[in-house]
Amino acid sequence: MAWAIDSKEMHEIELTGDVLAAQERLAGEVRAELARFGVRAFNVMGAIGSGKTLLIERVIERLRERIRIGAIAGDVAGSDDYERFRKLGIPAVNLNTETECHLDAHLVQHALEELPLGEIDVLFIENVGNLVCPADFPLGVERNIVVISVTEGDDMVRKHPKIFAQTDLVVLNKLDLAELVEVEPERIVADYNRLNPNGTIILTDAKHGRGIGEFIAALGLDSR
Ligand SMILES: Nc1nc2c(ncn2[C@@H]2O[C@H](COP(=O)(O)OP(=O)(O)OP(=O)(O)O)[C@@H](O)[C@H]2O)c(=O)[nH]1
Ligand SMILES: [Mg+2]
Ligand SMILES: [Zn+2]
Ligand SMILES: [Zn+2]
Repeated sequence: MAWAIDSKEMHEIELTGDVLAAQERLAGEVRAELARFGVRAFNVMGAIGSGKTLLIERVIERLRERIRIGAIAGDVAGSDDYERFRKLGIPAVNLNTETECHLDAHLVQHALEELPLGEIDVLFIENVGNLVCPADFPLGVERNIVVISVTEGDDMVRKHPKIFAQTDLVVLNKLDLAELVEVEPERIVADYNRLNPNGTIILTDAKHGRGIGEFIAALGLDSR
């Protein structure tokens, strides 16, 4: 079964036994590799165009003087997000999934080979924009995050219960557009709190830099 394709080469990996168990094993290998270098990694999932890259860019802008940040840009094709990260002067890797709509731990292993892990404290892994299958692929990170925005409508949590139920940090972005699109952020917050009472949902307007401090604090990164 071909399930892992990276940008440089196509290769097939034989998965024996339970596929999920195999994914967990690979995620464990990623976790161990990150631990070896003391890298704290975050898997940023979320809807297409919800503001994942801009949110990460805002965090980088605030923290790069004090924290060495790296990024993996996961996209089906192209290098747009990768180039945005590189513009901020941080080490980054472009990870094109081509036929897949999610990252998996094996792809992340290849990306890690390209990064100077000894020079990175915090690694943002931007997943492919999608609220469905990224939820099924553990990456071996410290924390999973889901980013949605008001412009996708007020029903995102109700339509994608799995990913929100299993993710305890959610960002609701584009607060500046809420009135324009006639979406009440409170409804989305209420849906999430009902589904995941122990989770945290943070409201941001990444465009104008609002809520970024709260997001940084929720990640457990210094936000002075
Ligand atoms: N008004 C407004 N626009 C935003 C905000 N956050 C992001 N955008 C804009 O929304 C568009 C998509 O933002 P990105 O950061 O590229 O979104 P993304 O989730 O990384 O998109 P993909 O990687 O393609 O899934 C860009 O034009 C951003 O400038 C926000 O809080 N308010
Ligand atoms: Mg992006
Ligand atoms: Zn997928
Ligand atoms: Zn490989």
